[in-house]
Amino acid sequence: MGKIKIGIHQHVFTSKINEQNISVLDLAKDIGFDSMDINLRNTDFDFAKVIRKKAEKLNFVLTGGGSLPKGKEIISSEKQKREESIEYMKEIVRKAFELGIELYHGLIYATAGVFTGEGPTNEEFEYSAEGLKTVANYAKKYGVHLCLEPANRYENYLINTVEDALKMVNAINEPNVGLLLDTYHMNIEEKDMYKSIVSAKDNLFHFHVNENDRGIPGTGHIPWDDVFKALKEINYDKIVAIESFVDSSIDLASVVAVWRRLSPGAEILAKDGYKFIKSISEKYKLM
Ligand SMILES: [Mn+2]
Repeated sequence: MGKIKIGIHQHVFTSKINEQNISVLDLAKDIGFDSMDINLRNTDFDFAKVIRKKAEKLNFVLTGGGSLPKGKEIISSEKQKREESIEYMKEIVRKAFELGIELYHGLIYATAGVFTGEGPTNEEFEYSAEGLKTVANYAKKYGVHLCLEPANRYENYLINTVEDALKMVNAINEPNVGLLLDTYHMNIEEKDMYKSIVSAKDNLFHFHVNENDRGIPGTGHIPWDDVFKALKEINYDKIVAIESFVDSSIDLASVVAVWRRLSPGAEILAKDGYKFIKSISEKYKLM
C-alpha cells in the first residue's frame, strides 16, 4: 500500500499565483507539503508553464480546483448556456494539462452560488451528467480526471451529499470521473463522516481537510479520528490537502462566505495544520 501525500490549497496563501508570489510553492515545500491545489480559474494560461516548471523542480504534485462561476451554467434549461459551460470546462482541462495537473476538482457539476429557490429537478441532474460526460471524454485525451466535490446547501442545490455525488458518478459512468470529499462540507451535510467516506471507496480521488470553521485543522470539532480511520479503512493513498481562505480575494470570499480572519495568518495555518495532519496520518499508519 502506498502512502498519502499532504497537500495545501493555494487559497491558504493567495487567490492567484503570479511572478511576485510564486515563492509560496517554496514556502509550502519547506514546511513539508508535497502537493498544492492550484486555482485553475485564476491562473493565467501563459503563466501555467512557469508554475509547472517550478513544481517539477520541487518534486511537487499539483492538482486543480475550479468551481463553475456565475455565467457558466451547465444545468441551465437553455442549450446555448449549457454548451458555453462545456466549452469553458474544456478550456480549464487544457489549462490543467499545461500545468501538468491530472485532477480537475470542485463544484463543477452546477454553478456555485446560483439557486432557483427549489430543489434540483431530474432534468437538471441529467443536464449535469450529460455535460460532465462530454467534458470527461474530452479530458481523457489530456490525461485529466474530474472530481466532483459535494458542496453544502448554501453553495449549491444539486449535489450536497456523498450519496448525491455517487449517483452522479454512476450516471456519468466514465473511469476518469470520481469524488473529492471535504470535511467542511461533510460536517454540514453528512450524518456520519466515517460511513460517508467509506461509501466513496475507490471513487475517492482527492480529499480536503478543513476545520469546521475553515480555520486551522485540529482546532475545531471535526471528528478527525473518524475521518482518518475511514481513510485507512479504504486504503486511501492519494492526497489529503488542507484548504482554507485566509488571504482570499473578496470575489472568492463571497462565494464561500468567509467574512472574518480564520487564523492568525497563512504561514501559521500552514505550519500548524501540517503538523496536525501529519501526526494523525501517522497515528492511522497512512504515511
Ligand atoms: Mn474543498
